[in-house]
Amino acid sequence: MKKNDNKKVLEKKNTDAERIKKDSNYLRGTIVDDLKNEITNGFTGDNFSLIRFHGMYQQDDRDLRLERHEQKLEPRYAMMLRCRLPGGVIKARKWLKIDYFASKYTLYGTIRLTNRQTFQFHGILKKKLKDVHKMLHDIELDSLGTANDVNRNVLCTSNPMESLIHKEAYEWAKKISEFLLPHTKAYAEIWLNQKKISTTDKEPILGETYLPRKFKTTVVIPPYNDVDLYANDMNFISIIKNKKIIGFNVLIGGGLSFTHGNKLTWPFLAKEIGYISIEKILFVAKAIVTTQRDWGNRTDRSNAKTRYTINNFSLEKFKKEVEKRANIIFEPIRPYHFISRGDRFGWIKDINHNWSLTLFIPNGRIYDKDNELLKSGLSQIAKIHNGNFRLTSNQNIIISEIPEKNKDKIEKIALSYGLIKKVSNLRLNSMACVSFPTCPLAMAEAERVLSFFITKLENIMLTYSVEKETIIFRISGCPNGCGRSLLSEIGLIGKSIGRYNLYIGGNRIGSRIPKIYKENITTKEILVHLEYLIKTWSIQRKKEEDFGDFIVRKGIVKKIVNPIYDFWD
Ligand code: SRM
Ligand code: SF4
Repeated sequence: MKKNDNKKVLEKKNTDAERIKKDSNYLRGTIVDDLKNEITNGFTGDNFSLIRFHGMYQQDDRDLRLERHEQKLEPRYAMMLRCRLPGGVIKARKWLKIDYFASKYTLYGTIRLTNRQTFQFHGILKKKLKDVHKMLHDIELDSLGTANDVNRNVLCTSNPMESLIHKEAYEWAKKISEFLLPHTKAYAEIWLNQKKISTTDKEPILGETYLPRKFKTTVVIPPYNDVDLYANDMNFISIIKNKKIIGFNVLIGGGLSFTHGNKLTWPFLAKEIGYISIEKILFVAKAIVTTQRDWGNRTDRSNAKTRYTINNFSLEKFKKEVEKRANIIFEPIRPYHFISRGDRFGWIKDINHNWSLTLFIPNGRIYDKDNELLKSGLSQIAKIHNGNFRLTSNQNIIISEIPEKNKDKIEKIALSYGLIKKVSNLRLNSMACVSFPTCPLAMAEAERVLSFFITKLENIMLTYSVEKETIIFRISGCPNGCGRSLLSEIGLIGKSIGRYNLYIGGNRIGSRIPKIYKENITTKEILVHLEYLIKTWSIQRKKEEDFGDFIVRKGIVKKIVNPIYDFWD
């Protein structure tokens, strides 16, 4: 594909999203007026987009859309709120307030762990929004900058208490999150009734019109790639010497979304630009973010993420600009390698001889239903636990810093509320995005069909005696790819209700994008194809060969080397 003509890009008109940010007076808009407006449960005009910078999305229940339309009612507007929780760590005691809010004040009564180490409430009515922000503020949390064109929740390899290195990496994740946060006082004024201190805030890093598009950051500790770093804009891989982090390999430009049929959009794996010593991390973070801020495309949102900026200018030019802005020279990349992406379920001892327990939460959805009382179980644990809850990038939860004397007690609660269950490796490593009914962009089901697909695949794997193996299986309800299907061994991406594109051939550590195998097929067809592929793998694979590696070795799909060319071929 030809590189974009940057001059042409500059001559084009900026998108309306840019106008909204510019006119917003540092993200204030007229949100305050909308909060007083009782005629609608929604936000109007620019505020619909501006509330996202404050961590909220306006949604309506898509299961109810038609019915409400027929009854000539307004769609059932309610907000989704995404908390900011760098590295996913929260005191267990604070969890109780979150649990209470979900039960009392949300339409669904659930808490949803996301694959970026935080949680979302779905279904908060406009009139309850100030209450949720007050509750978060009371427990020293906020939702600032968890959505829209800013640096999102910063990820860090899970279970920081396992070693001093984890603790250090987690501290960096927190620092980066604070450092790159919007400075506007709009959040405090609007949601926490804090007095207007000035009318013109300064945004020294993000600028008056913030970033051209969303931006994602990770801090990683090899050999675990549980954060799926290759999907992120800016990544710091810890390099360790004498049990301390001495610096980071820096990788930039990852992202997974594309648009069906638009070959100018493609997923991309973050690329190495060099090694930096530890004290340079914030300078480099600022230089990368401001380069993307100034060079990113503001005339076309589908070409605005860091990977497109890199493609529009070249990786070398981007790197040189970062060196100039940070006043550094990148050193050659230091050796590192990854062995897995999954969470390490069960009990692990930490540096202080306490314990942590990693629990599998199907789809990250915390709720009470029939005999699955995950929400009550977690709140029972939170009542007696003085340590932390740690949310993982695989939508699971770690109960950490459990003293030896409480180990049995916590295990008993976890068992009795269904938080510990015998589950196949396939299920443990599966993932789906939220999709229906709350996601306005969903084209096909994801979260609500994941278990169905897993059960079918478990049976297929049992038939061919590979039931103890795992395959990374993920579903996304549309090509935005939130379920990170484009880093799976088998990935489904929604096309329309009941129909998906089937991608195969990613690898276990998440450094290879899978390739399309069949387009726009039904659930029934997917299962027929997967049965054939799993059977072939079970018979013809080399000893311990992973499914994705087998698919590529056998040439069942072409290996994606450069996704800009190979993804659409
Ligand atoms: Fe996402 C938009 C849910 C991780 C790429 N994502 C959305 C929205 C907010 C829909 C919307 O814009 O109205 C979804 C809300 C659904 C709901 O009802 O909750 C949504 N994304 C999610 C979550 C909750 C999926 C999950 O099941 O865990 C994840 C929240 C993460 C967080 O806590 O911040 C989530 N989204 C991702 C990821 C995976 C990741 O970051 O590791 C991706 C792919 C990586 C990437 O960014 O390329 C992802 N989401 C998108 C995109 C495509 C962005 C792009 O580059 O084009 C959109 C649409 C957009 O931004 O325009 C999107
Ligand atoms: Fe919604 Fe699509 Fe993201 Fe799934 S992948 S949560 S359907 S935007």
